[in-house]
Amino acid sequence: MTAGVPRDDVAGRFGTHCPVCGSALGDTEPRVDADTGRFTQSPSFRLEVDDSGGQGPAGWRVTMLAGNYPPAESTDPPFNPHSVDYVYLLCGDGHIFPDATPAFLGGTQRHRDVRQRVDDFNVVATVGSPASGKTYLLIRTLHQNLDMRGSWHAERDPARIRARELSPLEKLPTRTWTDRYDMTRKDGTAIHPSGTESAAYPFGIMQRRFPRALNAIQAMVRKVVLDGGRRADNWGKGFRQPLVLRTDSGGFRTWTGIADLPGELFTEDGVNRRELRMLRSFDALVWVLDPPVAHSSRRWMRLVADPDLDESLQLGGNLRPGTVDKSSADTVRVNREAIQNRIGEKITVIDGPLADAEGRPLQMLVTISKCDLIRAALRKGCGLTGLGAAGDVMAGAATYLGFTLNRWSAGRTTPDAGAGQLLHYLLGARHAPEAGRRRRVEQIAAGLIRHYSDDTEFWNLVHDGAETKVSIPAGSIAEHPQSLRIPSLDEHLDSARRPGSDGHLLLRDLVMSTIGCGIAFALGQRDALNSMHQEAWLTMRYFLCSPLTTVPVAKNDEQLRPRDPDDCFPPINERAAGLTQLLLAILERARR
Ligand SMILES: Nc1nc2c(ncn2[C@@H]2O[C@H](COP(=O)(O)OP(=O)(O)OP(=O)(O)O)[C@@H](O)[C@H]2O)c(=O)[nH]1
Ligand SMILES: [Mg+2]
Ligand SMILES: [Zn+2]
Repeated sequence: MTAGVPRDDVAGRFGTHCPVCGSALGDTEPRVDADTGRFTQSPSFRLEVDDSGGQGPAGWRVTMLAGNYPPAESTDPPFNPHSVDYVYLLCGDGHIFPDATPAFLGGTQRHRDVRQRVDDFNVVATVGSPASGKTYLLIRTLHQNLDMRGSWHAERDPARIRARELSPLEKLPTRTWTDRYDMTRKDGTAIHPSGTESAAYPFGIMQRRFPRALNAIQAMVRKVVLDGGRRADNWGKGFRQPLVLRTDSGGFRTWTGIADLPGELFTEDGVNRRELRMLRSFDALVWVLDPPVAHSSRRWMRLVADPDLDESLQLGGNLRPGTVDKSSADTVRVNREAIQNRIGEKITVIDGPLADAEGRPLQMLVTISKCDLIRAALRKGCGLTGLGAAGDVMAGAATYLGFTLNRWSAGRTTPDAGAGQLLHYLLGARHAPEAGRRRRVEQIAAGLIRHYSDDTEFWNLVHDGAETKVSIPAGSIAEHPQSLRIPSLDEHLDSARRPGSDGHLLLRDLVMSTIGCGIAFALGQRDALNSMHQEAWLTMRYFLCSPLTTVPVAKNDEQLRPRDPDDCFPPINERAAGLTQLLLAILERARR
């Protein structure tokens, strides 16, 4: 074995199965086929990299973690087992995990144990129709900083959630998207559809970084696995390598992987069914809803349009440059809306792609993307209720409050002080009639909708994240006037990044979800969301996001620019309330 990396119990550190695709992980031997003596599945591999400080090409060695086969190693440059910088564990289908990172330690630290471990896996995927903004959303969300800004007065909490450094190969998929985002900022070049990105699969990553090691792995698979030729050709192409975030929370290490799935997976003849099936075992789904394709948005999108600018370019800015012109706009929207609706319908179907009959607990993080458009509509005096058919927004907001009230009454969520106060008010006296409770739910829903119909206040919720007071008058004898103090994003962060905060309901989230559910109803998802709310195994939450923060228009078939010439697209890590709240929700399992 390599110096500094003693042979050990890999299964104890990582488990025996890949959390992403279910293939073998670590040194558990796959089953052997009695007739041929070959493995029925591809075993896991270890990849050791001698990076020589990142100068010049790296030396490598791959070892199959089953059977007794000699490892393969690079000859040019020759592999040096005494200067290994990174050790990776690859699952049977190539997903990359950090086994050891000697490169992160030097000097007097050199002899410390560099083996990594994962106490828990947290697997997340984004779903949504093509060009709904999943990639922009994800890349901006992953770059939100979980530290507080004006934090000199905040309690230092060494056990708070913190990100761990990733090793180079783990970082690669995120790097690819980060570079693309920076291109959008530099010259407007829009990010391509995720389905066209070959580097998104382990195969593509290995081909780019270690093509010879990839060949060596394929050669071994060909030799030792049943149906080896086909298995070798398909190795690393089954399920995308997720974008990874590794965190510590009070010594508890979580590996969070987010699969950025392309919208085309959800078309009728979804290209990669196997990838879709795996979604069932995931912990959270980010379902991205795209406002401009919803049927109901036609009217208010016309309000938002700038009469002095070419219509096709405006559509292209919001729907992806080069994919729509004036004549095809209807077709594109109708097709994408159909996919959006199909996803909604499929989520609760038993034995569908997302729900198995068991009903494993799943967090549904419904995210309204492109909220800059909604802000623009509010500026034109549209009001939140104007986003959908009559009654939609109100029904959605009340639905969210009602279901949250039920969850809380059943003891299934712990609210913070502000949320607790609101829920107590909604519940009323112990023997309060059901009708009075409904009145109060409607009072609060209507009050919040009215407050957030103001474009500045809406943007404060979505983006700026400052503290706000919401005053809600009483309309009947069952009601009392209410004054809510919605905490700032900093205050929200302070509560949410403490260990043990998972499962807590914070007022800022409750308010964003209430408004978000209202808008999601307006975007045509009323039926789908109503049935999701009925499912006890789904935890529903809603987020309002605008990764680009300003309305874009297309310059041509490939490039975007902010419609307002005084604006620019934000730096990748610019803080936004909705994105940070989404990140905290994605990391729910890690915040224990
Ligand atoms: N108004 C507005 N438009 C956005 C925003 N983010 C993305 N868009 C538009 O949506 C298009 C698609 O964004 P992507 O993130 O690539 O979409 P996707 O969902 O990853 O698409 P696929 O990978 O094809 O499934 C962009 O080219 C922009 O035109 C935003 O914050 N506001
Ligand atoms: Mg994408
Ligand atoms: Zn895997």
